Amino acid sequence: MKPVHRPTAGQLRRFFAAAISGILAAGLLIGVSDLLARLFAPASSPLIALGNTMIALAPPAAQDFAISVFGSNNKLVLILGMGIGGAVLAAGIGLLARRRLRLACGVFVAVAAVLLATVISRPETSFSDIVPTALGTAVGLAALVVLIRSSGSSAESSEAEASDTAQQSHGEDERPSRRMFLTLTAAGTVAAAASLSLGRSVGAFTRTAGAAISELVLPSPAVQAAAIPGDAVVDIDGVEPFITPNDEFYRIDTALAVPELTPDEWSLRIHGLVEEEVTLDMQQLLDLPLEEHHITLTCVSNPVGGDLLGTATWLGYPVRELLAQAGPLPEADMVLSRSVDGFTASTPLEALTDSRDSLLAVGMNGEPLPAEHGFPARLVVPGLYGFVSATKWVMELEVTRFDQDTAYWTDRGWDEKAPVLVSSRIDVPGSLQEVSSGEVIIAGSAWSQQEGIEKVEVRIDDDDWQEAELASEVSVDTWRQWRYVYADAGSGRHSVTVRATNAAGETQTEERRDPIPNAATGQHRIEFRVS
Ligand SMILES: Nc1nc2c(c(=O)[nH]1)N[C@H]1C(S)=C(S)[C@@H](COP(=O)(O)O)O[C@H]1N2
Ligand SMILES: [Mo]
Repeated sequence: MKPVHRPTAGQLRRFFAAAISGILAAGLLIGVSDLLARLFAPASSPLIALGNTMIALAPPAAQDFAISVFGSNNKLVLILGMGIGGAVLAAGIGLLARRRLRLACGVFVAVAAVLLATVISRPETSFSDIVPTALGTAVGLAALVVLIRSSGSSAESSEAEASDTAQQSHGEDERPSRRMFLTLTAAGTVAAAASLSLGRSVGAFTRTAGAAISELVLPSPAVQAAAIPGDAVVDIDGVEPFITPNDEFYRIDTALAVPELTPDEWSLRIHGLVEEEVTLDMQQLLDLPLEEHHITLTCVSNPVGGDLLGTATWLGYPVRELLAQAGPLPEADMVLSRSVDGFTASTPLEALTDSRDSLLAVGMNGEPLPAEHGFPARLVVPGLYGFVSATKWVMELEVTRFDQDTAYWTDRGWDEKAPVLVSSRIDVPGSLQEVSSGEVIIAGSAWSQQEGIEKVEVRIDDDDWQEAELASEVSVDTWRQWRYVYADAGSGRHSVTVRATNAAGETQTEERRDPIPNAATGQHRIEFRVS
């Protein structure tokens, strides 16, 4: 048998002290630079820049997975992953520092340099945004040296300790340095944690966009949307409200931190294959005759039965009018819209010039756009999925051609043109819900923006399809609620399946398909129990 070398308590202690030193140094780097960034320029936070860069570089499959599995929470997973990865790397640097302090400092600075590079490579930052990370790096580096020295785990002190051990005076000599290390560790932990959490709350106070949102006064619409009529809702508990409240509206984007854009900083530039370039600032936009329209927005990643869609009353100016001012050239067939954070969407030119209500929106349900939904301006295009049309924080419309330019998601394997497919969902009863026998109410919504819903059918178990009652249609661009009364539901387990048919006569297929490249297909089916 091989002899087992158990590490001594001292070795273990030095090992952990070194790893902790590395993690603390990194924590201080991140904490201090994040705090400074939030005070001066949120986008310059290395944490946010790195997260955004990782999102941009992530393999498309990982991104698709995160969106389909975690929906609007997909970024939490990334943050956890970054935290764990960062801690492991930092612990490694700490361990290296025990033996080779200088080399470890070099690696620390190299990692910080990568962070700096990601900060300045972001489209929303400029060169001066390196300051917070540079200062944070200085603090972290100093902490690394001080902690390693005081932990008695650097090469010099280990040698000293080795000779001490020989003289049996080990314990006494080491005590002050251990106490010093513990004190420094505690102080460092408090400083790193405090700067990180302070950064968060400072951010909330100094958020320029936050103040700007509450200050922005929307003009009253020149074209007002009619109120949602009572007969457009089935009024059944558990069916999603017709108009989705802003704070419940699904959120999908590639931005780790919401871009902070004030109306003063905002402008829209229309250029490319146009007769005349057009630039518009916020005051000019607000002075135009704005229109209000109810439009259902849907995400291509929405799984069958999923909730990545919502309906809002959008206030904005028709994109068609803006494009008419610029005068697209005959060879143009696409508009590449670009966000302040670099996200792009490619929209067929026709969808922005035909008679549909494509909007450059500034308002959502009577309020300025929430920061997460594109403040101060975004696009909303009825009939197309969000990824090819609904650019938030939009600042540029480049009139171009599909054979010349590509967009963020099309570069990652998704479709170039993605019209919304006819679809429907069961909201009530809930999946596996237990309901009492007799009359069972089944209800939900169906949508086919630009076409409108003509028929919704349900099938109980494997019986024939039955037509559901439709609530009245608000517009072809909104979802339509439906309900079906299952009269004599026998006790036991049942299933119900739904399918919708749009006004063009297209019926939702039962064939199941993944969202990529242009939306999931299949029919929503749930099971429930009658008691
Ligand atoms: N700037 C920017 N705009 C964007 C995106 C994005 O990642 N960045 N995502 C698009 C996608 S995929 C969808 S489905 C809609 C979602 O809009 P919402 O978050 O307001 O619901 O925004 C679109 N606009
Ligand atoms: Mo989406």
